[in-house]
Amino acid sequence: MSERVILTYGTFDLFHIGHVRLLERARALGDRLVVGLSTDEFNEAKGKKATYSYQDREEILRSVRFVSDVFPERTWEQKVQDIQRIAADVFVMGDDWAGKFDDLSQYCDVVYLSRTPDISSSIVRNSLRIAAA
Ligand code: C2G
Repeated sequence: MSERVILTYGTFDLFHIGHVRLLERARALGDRLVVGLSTDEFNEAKGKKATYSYQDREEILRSVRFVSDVFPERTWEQKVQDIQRIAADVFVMGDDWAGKFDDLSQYCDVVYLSRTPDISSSIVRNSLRIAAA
């Protein structure tokens, strides 16, 4: 019985409970969870500027027990190649992306998980600013 491989993507900046709960639930769908981590350059394309560098965000993700591997996400278009390269069985994203990746269902299962309310990297960033003020 081959391992069921789960694939997800994200910036995972200022790592918080919403990320933990997404990764935990994604991992529970199979045997291995692999994360495509947005590079700093790709974040610019996404209109995001992460507080933590790619290197730090990768090290943090690799420390998470639910995560088996991390690779760079550099473009919007690489997902099909990634699914085929790692033989992903399931593609998972939070439901703020619901419907956006349904085209991938020709390659693997596509699952959208509910977002954790009242937390985001921007909330964390802003609360740090207020605390520092
Ligand atoms: N997330 C969540 N609950 C939150 C915040 C985030 O479940 N309160 C989920 C998001 O839905 C996403 C994952 O955690 O599935 C990572 O969130 P981000 O780093 O914000 O990911 P994003 O910038 O949306 O990148 O190609 C896809 C993109 O790289 C997705």
